This record gives sequence, C-alpha cells and structure tokens, in this order.
Amino acid sequence: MPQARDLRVAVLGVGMMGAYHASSLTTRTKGARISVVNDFSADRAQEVARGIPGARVVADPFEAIGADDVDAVVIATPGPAHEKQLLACLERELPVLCEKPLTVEPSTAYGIVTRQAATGKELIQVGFMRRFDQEYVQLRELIASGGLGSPLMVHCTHRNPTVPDTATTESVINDSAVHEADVARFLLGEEITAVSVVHGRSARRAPKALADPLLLVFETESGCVVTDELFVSSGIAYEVRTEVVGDRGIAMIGLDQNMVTRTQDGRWGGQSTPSFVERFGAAYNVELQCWVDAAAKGSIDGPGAWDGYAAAAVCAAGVSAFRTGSRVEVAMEPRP
Ligand code: ISE
Repeated sequence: MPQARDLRVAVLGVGMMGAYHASSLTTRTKGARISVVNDFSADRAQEVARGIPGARVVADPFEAIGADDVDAVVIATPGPAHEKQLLACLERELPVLCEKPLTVEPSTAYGIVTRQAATGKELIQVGFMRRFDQEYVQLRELIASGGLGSPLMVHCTHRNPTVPDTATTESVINDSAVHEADVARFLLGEEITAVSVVHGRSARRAPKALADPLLLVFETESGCVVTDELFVSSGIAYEVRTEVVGDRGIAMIGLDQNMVTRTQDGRWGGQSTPSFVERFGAAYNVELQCWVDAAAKGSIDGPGAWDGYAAAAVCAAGVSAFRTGSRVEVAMEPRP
C-alpha cells in the first residue's frame, strides 16, 4: 500500500533489470513507490506502468529526472545512456541506483566521480548486487576475520547458458567480468593493478566475435591472483562460483546448495539456476531496500561511484589485454 511519505522514484529503462526493480519497488520494498516510468520504447513503458498504481509514463528521461514528483532515480537504461542521465541527477542532487556499468569508459566514470565529489555527498549507488548476496557477505567476513589466513588466490567461475548473437569479447568483459572486478575488490579490500587474458578455442555455439570461454587473470596490490573463467554460451545453466585460497584455509561459495534436493526416477539432485534473476533475486531485493532506506536520507548504502569507476578501469585494462595479448596495468586516477 503506497504511503504519502514514500520516496517517489523514477525508473529509467524497464527492460529485464529495470522491470525487475520496478516490480520490487512496487511489491517487495518498503518506503518507496514509483511515480514515473521511462523507456526508449513508449509501448514498453506503458505496459510496465499499467501494473504500477499511481505511476505515469514520461517519454524524455531528462524530463523524468527533473519532475517535481521524483525524489530518487533508478537508472537501468543501456550503459551508453548513463553518463548524461547521471550528470542530470547530480545536478538535482538526487540519490540514484545505477545499474552497472556506471558509464562505459573509465574517463567518463571518473568524470562522474569528480562531479559527485563536488556535491560533497554520496548520491550514486552502483548495482553490484553480489555485494548483497549472503554467501558473498559471509565469505568477505571470513576473509576479514583472518579465518582463511592470508588470501593467495581467488578462483571465479561465471557461466551463462546463452548470450545474444551480438555479444563480443569486449562486451562480455564490460558486462560480465565487471562483476568479478567488483567482487575481487569487495572480498579482498584492495585494488586490482594488472590484467591478463588467455583463451583457447571457443565453443561451437559461441557468437563469432566472442572468445568463449575466456580466462582473465587479475593481480592485486598485495600480490593476490584472481582467475575469472567467463563462459557465457555454456548451454548449461547460470553458474557463479567463487573459491578463495588462503594460506590457512580454503572456502567456496555458489554451489547452489540452498535448495531442496530430491531423489526420483533414478536421479538425485537439485535445480540449477537458469539466470541471474533466480540466482541473485534475494540479493537484488536486499540491495534495493538498502538503497531506498539510504536514499530517503539523501545518501547510499552500498558500492558507490568510485567502485563503478574502479571496475570500469579494470575492464578497460581487460579489453586492452585481450586485444594486445599482453599483461596490462590498470590505470587509475587518484580518489578525490
Ligand atoms: C548480465 O548483464 C549481468 O549483469 C549478470 O549478472 C551477468 O551474470 C551476465 O553475464 C551479464 O550479461
């Protein structure tokens, strides 16, 4: 039931992720309601707005950001649209939840970091939802408590069953590996300093412009090595695993064990998750509630613009490492 004092949110972009957030804000999250829906497809915006009591469609995203009945903004438009939309939100000092990537290029992401710094506030939260997943939270606490000793290696597996035919190696580094760039920083609490990329032959079903699977290797400030297997046309399931190897212990998450297993018809087992919505649904909900609660106080509660910038810088090094076949150092500007 919407309340008079609810945070009034504009959702920009209601494709798969934006529509999921719109549904969460309407049915699962407390303290917020959607006042404005925007999408580059007017039909799509109408379709989503029809299911949201009190929401209206605004065709121009900048008009939506400037509307009197908007206190905060969820940006789930395609990455290339983010920079201008974020700058407009910063102009109005509106709290934002921005789906990754913060912006496509590290230089424009850094522009957002410095522009936000000029407001003296933390207004932009980036949608790195894995930071709200209970398994990642526990793994981070375990590392921070010293329970594994000193982390030496982190092995990440990131598999999607399918990917659009238009996917390229570059787009998958920016779109998928960006999560491991953030997860490595989140778990280890340090920056990534260099990236290398290795690949062999690709799966037959992989789109032509995509090396799949692909192995990224990140090096961190303290000398930890992070491997990231990306296999986004696996044809199997959505699998995201992370194993941390320390000098006093090893821990692994992402085994899909938090579910019913059954024995029937000569088989034993559980279900694999088909996509990121099923695997990270709970994390998305926690992420959104944390953001709503913080946005109501004019702030954020989660990864910020700096994290979005750092991940973009790692991905840019990854793209360059893939193209050149060399180890590439991550170029990062100073934190303002
Ligand atoms: C997608 O954009 C996501 O963000 C998912 O979390 C990721 O697993 C997938 O590979 C991306 O394409």
